[in-house]
Amino acid sequence: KGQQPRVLWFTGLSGSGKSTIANLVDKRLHALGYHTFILDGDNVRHGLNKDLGFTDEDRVENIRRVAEVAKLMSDAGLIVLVSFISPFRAERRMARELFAPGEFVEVFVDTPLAVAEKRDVKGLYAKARAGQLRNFTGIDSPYEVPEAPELSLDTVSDSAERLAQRVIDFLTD
Ligand code: GGZ
Repeated sequence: KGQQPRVLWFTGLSGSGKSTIANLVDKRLHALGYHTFILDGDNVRHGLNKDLGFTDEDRVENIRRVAEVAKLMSDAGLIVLVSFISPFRAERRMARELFAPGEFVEVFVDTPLAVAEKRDVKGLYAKARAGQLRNFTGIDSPYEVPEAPELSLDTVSDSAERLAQRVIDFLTD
C-alpha cells in the first residue's frame, strides 16, 4: 500500500485558477477532518520570500524554499496545498523528490494562455503585453507543461467546484 498524499502541488499559469481550486479543496478537506495549510504567493512572497522577484533564478529559489517549507509542514502532520506557478519541470521534480512515493500529488491546472489572458483578473497580462511588466509567465517567460501530473484539471470545460471535487475524490479513493 502506498503512502498517503501529504502535499497537493498546484501548478499553472497566472490566472489559471490554482488558488480558487486550492481554496475549495482546502475547505472540503477541513470539513472531512483533515488539518491543512495553503502555501501561496500571498503568504510567502510578502514574507519569507520578499527578497525574490520573477527572474528565472528567483523563481527557482522561490520554489526551492516553498518545497522545503511544505516538507516541514507535512512532517508536522499537515496536508499542504501549494499554489505557485512553479513554471519549471526541474524544480517541480526537486519538490517531488523531498517526499516518499505517493505523498506528492502534482495537480496541473490546465488553462490555456489565451483563456487566462482573456480573464486577466488583475490586468497583469495587459501590462506584460504593453511591456510594462517583464518576465511575465506565458508572455516573455516560459511555462513548462507537466508531463505526468497525477491530476490534470481542464478549467475550460469544468467548474472550479467540480474540479475541486475531482481532487477530493483522488485523495479519498
Ligand atoms: C508571473 C507574476 C509576475 C511575473 C507578478 N510572472 O495571478 P497572480 O499574480 O496572483 O499570480 C502571479 C504571481 C506568481 O507568483 P509565483 O510565486 O506563483 O510564481 S513562480 O512560481 O513562478 O515563482 C501574478 C504575480 O505573482 N506576478 N509578476 N513576472 N506572475
